[in-house]
Amino acid sequence: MGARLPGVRSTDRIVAHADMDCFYASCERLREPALEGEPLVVGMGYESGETNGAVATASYEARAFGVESAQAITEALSKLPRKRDAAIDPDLDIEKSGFYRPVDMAFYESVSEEVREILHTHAETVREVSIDEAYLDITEQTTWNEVEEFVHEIKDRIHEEVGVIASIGVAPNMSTAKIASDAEKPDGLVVVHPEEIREFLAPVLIEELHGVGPVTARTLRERGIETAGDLVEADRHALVSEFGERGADLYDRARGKDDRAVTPKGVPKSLSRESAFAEPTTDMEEIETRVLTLAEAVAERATRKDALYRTIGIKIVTPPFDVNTRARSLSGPVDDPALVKRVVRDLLTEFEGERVRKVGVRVSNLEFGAAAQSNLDGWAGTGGSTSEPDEAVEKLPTDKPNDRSGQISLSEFE
Ligand code: TTP
Repeated sequence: MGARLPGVRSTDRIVAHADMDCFYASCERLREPALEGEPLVVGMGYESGETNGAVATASYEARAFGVESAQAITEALSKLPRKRDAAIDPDLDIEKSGFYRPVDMAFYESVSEEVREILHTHAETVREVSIDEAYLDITEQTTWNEVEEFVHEIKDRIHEEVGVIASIGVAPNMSTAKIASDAEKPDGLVVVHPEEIREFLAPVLIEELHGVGPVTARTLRERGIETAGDLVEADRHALVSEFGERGADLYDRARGKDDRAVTPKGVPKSLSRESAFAEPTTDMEEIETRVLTLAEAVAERATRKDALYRTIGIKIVTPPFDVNTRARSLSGPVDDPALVKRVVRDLLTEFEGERVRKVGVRVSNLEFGAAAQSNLDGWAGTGGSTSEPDEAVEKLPTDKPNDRSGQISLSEFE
């Protein structure tokens, strides 16, 4: 997307903020569908004999028992005992117990990458801020009249193709879009039109505002300021003398003023496309046709993005949720749609006779050509570890990388 013309008002921007719901827990449910609808805690330190550790995330069912992120795991276990303990301990109520799973960053990163790819196909300007959060500038892709439908499609694709749920907020700027994505979690979609921004922000508690931590919140409360609406009424000079520049920012953000442009960060590491069959099929002709269509779409996207690829792969999902991936690496990077088709057709032969639920095609090991490079200024690569200071979420140490990566684990309660 080209640079915005000088003098164009920031309210002309359409910014979306996407934030996955209980992300690590949703990832665990992907490979263990039996956990769907169950209270589920992802964290460290709950195995017997361990006492140290904390909750990384809790499913909404587990939150209903009072379990929350960053809580000591011992506290979580006292609120929501482990199902396997409840099954053998007559003092515990099995109905009031839940499932616990360890953190597996490698797996969550792979799911995150699939989500990012979808985001990158819908918006030219994507700013990845963490493993499960990104801003999109969609000004050029849609209009205020159509934005709800536009964002619905992104949500649906993430749900259907990846299997996790994103809450998305849309507003004329980043700070309001972030609040909007949180406003109706889980599975939220909130659009704040430019003329509604003040009304939307008025009841928002100060803690929800960009850059307000517990200390600032306490100070503001002492001054009788509880909501963004109160901040709008506050004296700007007083805020600046108390909090410096941040006070000025607060004053602006509370009235929906935030001129920051969504500067891109994060290049896709791969480009892929997936498609599920209405019913699982063994019809090889049908499967091949679908795979070749996807191959064409992916190769076309790579060409459009001026990307060269060295690895071509397929993904075959057989019921209920067995994910098989096969890939072939080439000796050098190419942009060759015919080759993509030849390779995927060849990789597919191994699955002759299998019942297939879903297929996918992926090109990876990407290199961006000169034309693409010139548009990638500031794309510092992915990884999600360089959040802006004011957006940094204190993540818990994730301990050692989990060695159960990729393994399909059975439910603990058997
Ligand atoms: P968040 O986006 O803060 O929240 P969430 O995914 O738990 O759930 P929701 O947005 O629906 O309320 O965090 C993103 C991921 O970061 C989360 O899935 C786990 C990880 N995380 C930690 O490891 N430790 C923490 O203290 C927090 C807050 C998050």
